[in-house]
Amino acid sequence: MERMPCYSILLVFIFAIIYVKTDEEASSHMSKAERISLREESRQMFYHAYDAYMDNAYPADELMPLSCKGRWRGVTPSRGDMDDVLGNFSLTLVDSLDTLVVMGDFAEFSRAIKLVINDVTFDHDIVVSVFETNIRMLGGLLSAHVLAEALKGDVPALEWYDGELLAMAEDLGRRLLPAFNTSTGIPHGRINLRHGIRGLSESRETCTACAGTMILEMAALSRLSGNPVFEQKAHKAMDRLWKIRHRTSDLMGTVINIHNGDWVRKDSGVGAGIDSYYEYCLKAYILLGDEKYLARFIRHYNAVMKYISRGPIMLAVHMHRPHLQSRNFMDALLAFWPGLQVLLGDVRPAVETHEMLYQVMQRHTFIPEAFTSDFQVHWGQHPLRPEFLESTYFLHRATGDDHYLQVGKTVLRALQAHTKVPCGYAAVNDVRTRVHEDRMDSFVIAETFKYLYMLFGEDKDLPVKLEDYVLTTEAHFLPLSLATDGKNGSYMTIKIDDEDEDKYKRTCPNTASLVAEKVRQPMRQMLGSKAARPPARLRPLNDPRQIHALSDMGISVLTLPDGRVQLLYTVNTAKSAKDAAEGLNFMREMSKFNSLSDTENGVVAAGIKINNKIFPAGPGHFGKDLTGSTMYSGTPAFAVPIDACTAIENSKDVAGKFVIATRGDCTFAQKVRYLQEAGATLAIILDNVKSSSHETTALFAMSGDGKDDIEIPAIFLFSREGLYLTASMQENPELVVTVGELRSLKQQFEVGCDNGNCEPVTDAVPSDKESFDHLKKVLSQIVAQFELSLSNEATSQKSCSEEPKDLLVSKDNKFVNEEVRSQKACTNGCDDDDRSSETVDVHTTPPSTNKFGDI
Ligand code: DMJ
Repeated sequence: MERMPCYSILLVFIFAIIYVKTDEEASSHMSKAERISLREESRQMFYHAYDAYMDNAYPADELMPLSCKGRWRGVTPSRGDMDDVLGNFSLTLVDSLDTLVVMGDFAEFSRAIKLVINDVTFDHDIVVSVFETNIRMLGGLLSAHVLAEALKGDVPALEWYDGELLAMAEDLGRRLLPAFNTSTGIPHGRINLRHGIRGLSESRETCTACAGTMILEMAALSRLSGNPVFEQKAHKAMDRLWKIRHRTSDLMGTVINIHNGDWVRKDSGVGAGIDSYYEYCLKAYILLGDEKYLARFIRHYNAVMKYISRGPIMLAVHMHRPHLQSRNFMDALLAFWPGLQVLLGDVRPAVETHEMLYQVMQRHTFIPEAFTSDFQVHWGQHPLRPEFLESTYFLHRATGDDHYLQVGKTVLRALQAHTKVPCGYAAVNDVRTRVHEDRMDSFVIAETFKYLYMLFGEDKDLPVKLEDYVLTTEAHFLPLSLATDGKNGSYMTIKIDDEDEDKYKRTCPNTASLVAEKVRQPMRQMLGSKAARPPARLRPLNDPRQIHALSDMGISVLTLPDGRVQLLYTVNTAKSAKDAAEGLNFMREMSKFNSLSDTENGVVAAGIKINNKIFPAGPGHFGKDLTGSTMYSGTPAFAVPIDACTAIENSKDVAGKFVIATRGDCTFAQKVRYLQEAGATLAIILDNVKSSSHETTALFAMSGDGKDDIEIPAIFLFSREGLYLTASMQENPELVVTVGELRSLKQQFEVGCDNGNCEPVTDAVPSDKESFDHLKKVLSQIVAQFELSLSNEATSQKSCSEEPKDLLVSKDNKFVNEEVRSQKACTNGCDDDDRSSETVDVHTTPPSTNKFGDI
C-alpha cells in the first residue's frame, strides 16, 4: 500500500506524455490526399510563373509580371545595382532548367535546353555581378548538364544531349576568371562579360558572400571540364577569406577590400552579405570531401552560435567585439540558416529559429526583408524569397513532423492570395500594404516553387536520388560523385585539436530523440505572446559587463533603434540551472517594473488636456520634444484614411489642426510623416487595442525609424482616453485641446482649477512595492556601473599594450567605435590581430557579491 502514491505519479506522468503527443499530432496532421493536392497546386504555381515568363518575356532575363513583358539590361529603365544580375542571357530560363526536372517534365526540359543552346550567348558588353552570375547562370547550366547526362539513358527525350551546356558553362566560367586577378585572390564583385575587369579596376569592395560563394560551381566546372583553373581560383579566394577571419572570435565581417584584404564592414551576422559563405564552407566539404572546409565551418558555426545566436534570434555583432550587437534588426536572408543547421545535424536550434521566423511570417503574412527583434517591420519588401521554404523543407525531412507541411501550406496560401497576378507572381513592395512590384526574380522559379513542390512531394518520386547530390545556394544540383575517391569519408578521420573537439561535441548534440513540437511550444509562448506586448524597458543598459552577467542568466539585452532596451530570456542559454532560476526571477521583477511605470521607465510622459481633464500620453522618439513648459493648443480633426498609412486625402480639412490617426498597419513615424505633409501641427495616434488605458498599461514612447525629418510633435493615446477625446469632439466641434509635458500640464491646470472640478491624473501605483524597491536598488547598481564606466573613458587614451580592461563609452552613451578606438589606442600602429588580442572580451564581474547584489 505504501508504494501506491509513487506508482500513481508514474502513471500520471506517462499519461501526460501520451496526451501531449496525441494532441500535437491531431493539430498538425496532414492527410496524404491534402499533401498531394498541395503538391499539385505547387506544380500549377510553377507553371503559371514559368509559362508567363516564356510566353511574355523570354529571351529576356526576367519577367515583369505587372507590365507582362521582359526586363532587358540597357533597355528597361535601370534599377541601379539590382540590375547587375541581368546579362541579357535569358537568366530566368537557365535558372529554371532543373526545376523542370524536379517536376518530371522532360519534354519541356529538353525543349528548354535546346532554346538555351540556340539563343543564349555571353559575349555582351555588360557588367554583371560575379556572384549572381556564378550561382544562377553557371550553377543553372552545370546542374542542367549533370541532370541531362544522368537521365539521358532512361529518358528518350534527352538522348540527343551531348554536353553542349557544359561547353557553355566553360565559356561563361572563362569570362568570370579575370575577376580573380587581384593581389589577394578575392574576386572583384563585378565583371564585364566581354572585357573582363577593363574599366573596373577602380572597384575595391566586395561582400563576403560574394567572394565566398564560388567554390561549388567553380570546382564542379573544373572537375567536369578537366580544367583545374576554376577550382584553383575559388580555393584561393576561400583560403584568403579564412585567413582574414577574426582570429579570436572566428567571425567574419560583411564587406572586404579586394586589394588588401582589409575589412570594410565589420558587422557579422548570418544574413545579407555573408550568408552563403558559411553555407559554402559546409557544402564544399560535402561536395568535395575536403576536410579543411568542415573544420573551418565548425569554427565559424561555433562562433555564430556563441555570439550571434540569442536563443532563436540571430543578431549581428561586431566581429572584433562580438559581445556587442551591431544591428537591431534581422534580415530575411538569414532564413536559410535553420536549413543549414539541419544539414549539419543540429536540429534543435534549427527548430527554434524556424519557429521564430514563422512567428514573423504569421504576423506580417510574409517575412519582410528586415525586421526588428520585437518583430516589427524594418524594411517591408518581400521579393518572394525561398529561404524560409528551404529551411521548412529540410526541417520536414529531418523531423518527419507534419507541422512543416502546415507551414508550407500557409506560405502557399499567402503566395496565392497576395502575389499571384494574371502574368506570373509579383513581388510585394511592402508587407504592410501588400502593394505589388513589377518584379519576379529568377529565384522564384529556381528555388521558391522548387522547394514548395519538393516539400509536398516525396523525395523518392524525384527523377534522381537526392542523396547523390548537394543543392547549391540557388538550389541547383551538383553530384557528390565529383569528390575525389575516399576524401568525403567520415568526420572521424579529421585531425582537430582538443579545443575544436570540445566545440564540435557542442555543435552536434544528439537530436535523435528530439520531438520538434516540444521545442516549438515554449518558443511559441515566449515569442508569440511576448512579442505582442510592449517590451521591457529600462534606462540605457550598455555596459558589456552587465550584458555578460545577464547573458549568464540566459537573458539577452537588445537595444532597439529608438534607444529602448529589450530583454529576452531563454532558459537553455543560461550558464547553469541556478543561473537560469536567477534569470527567471530577474525577468519577473522586470515585468512588474514594466507594467507599473512610465516616467520610471525613462519615458517623460506627455499629456493632453481635454475639457477639464488631463490624461497621460506617450511621446514620440521623433518630432518636436514635448518636455519642459512649452504647450500646444489646437483643434483636433480626423485624418482620411484614418490609419494615415498613405497620403492624407483630406489635407484641406486638417491643415493647421491636431490630426488624429489610428495605430496599426504602418509605423508611427510613417503616419506622422503623412500627417505633417498634410499640414497637421500635431499628431495624435489612438491605440487600436480595445479598452486600453494608461491606468492598466505602461506608457511608452513611439519608436522612430532612424530618419530625422519629422518636425511636428506627436502623442500616443490609449483607447479609453481616445474615446473620451472623440466623444468630446462630437459634443463640441470647436473643441480645443492642449498638449505638453504631463507634469507641466498638471502644474499649470490642476493648481488653477476649482476644487473638485479637475480630475487629477491617477498615478500608477506599484502593485508590489517591496519588489519594486528591490528592483530600483538593482537598477541603481546597474546605472552606477554604467556611470563608473563613463568616468573611466579618459583611461582609454593609452598605448596598445596598456589598453584598459574597461568598457569604452563615449559621452553620449554610445560605445566608441572600432575605428575611433584603434586610432586612439594604436597611434604607433597595431595590426588587426594585435587589436583583437587586446580587445576586451568583457568578463569582469560586477563588484557586488553576486551578479546583481541582492537578487
Ligand atoms: C538566391 O539567389 C540565393 O539563394 C542566394 O544565395 C541568396 N538569396 C537569393 C534568394 O533570396
